Amino acid sequence: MTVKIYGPAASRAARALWIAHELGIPFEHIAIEMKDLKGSDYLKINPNGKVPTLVDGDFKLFESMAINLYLATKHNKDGMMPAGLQDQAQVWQWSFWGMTEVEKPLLTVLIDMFMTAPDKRKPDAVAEALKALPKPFGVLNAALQGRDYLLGSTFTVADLNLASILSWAKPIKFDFAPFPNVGAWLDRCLSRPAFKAARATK
Ligand SMILES: N[C@@H](CCC(=O)N[C@@H](CS)C(=O)NCC(=O)O)C(=O)O
Repeated sequence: MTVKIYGPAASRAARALWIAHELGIPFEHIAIEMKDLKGSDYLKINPNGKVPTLVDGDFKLFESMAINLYLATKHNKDGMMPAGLQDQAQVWQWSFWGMTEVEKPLLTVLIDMFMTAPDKRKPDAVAEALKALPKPFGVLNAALQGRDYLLGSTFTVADLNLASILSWAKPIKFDFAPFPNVGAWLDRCLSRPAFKAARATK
């Protein structure tokens, strides 16, 4: 059955589009506009009025990371979701870690730089966000020492989920020189054809 992915590519829906391309599953992309997210029809699908949402038959799912973990588990391909429980736990770990330790500061900078009128910008909040990033990036840099991907030599949904968050470091031109393993890993992940295909969507 064809799943439906709601949300424009220039939103967190990009993550779900990326994994759908990686897995090679048939999907329908509904690039609902942000202005329509609070309409009653969409709220029946996602009561938060946010994107992304996945609809798989009668099953509806929100939260981008949950959507990707679900799709990777259901349509596993090329070890996207590793087999062992402890490897899977690491996938959860990096997905939750990305959301809780990295997403907010990166988004604060991105929004201020590209989506905020010059007179509304908050340099103090941006400075604080930029100050918060070296600590988690140091952790990630150490975890990637001597390996191409988070779990070793295979690209998994852990890499996809975390790289989808760190992709926001590109437009803000974050300097990864102090974190060379992170910079190289991010480039490796973002050079994948499936990422580019998701990005090319509207
Ligand atoms: N934690 C949620 C966040 C969802 C979210 O905030 N999506 C944004 C777009 S990237 C949105 O729908 N914003 C509209 C709004 O907040 O009204 C997820 O990862 O799916």
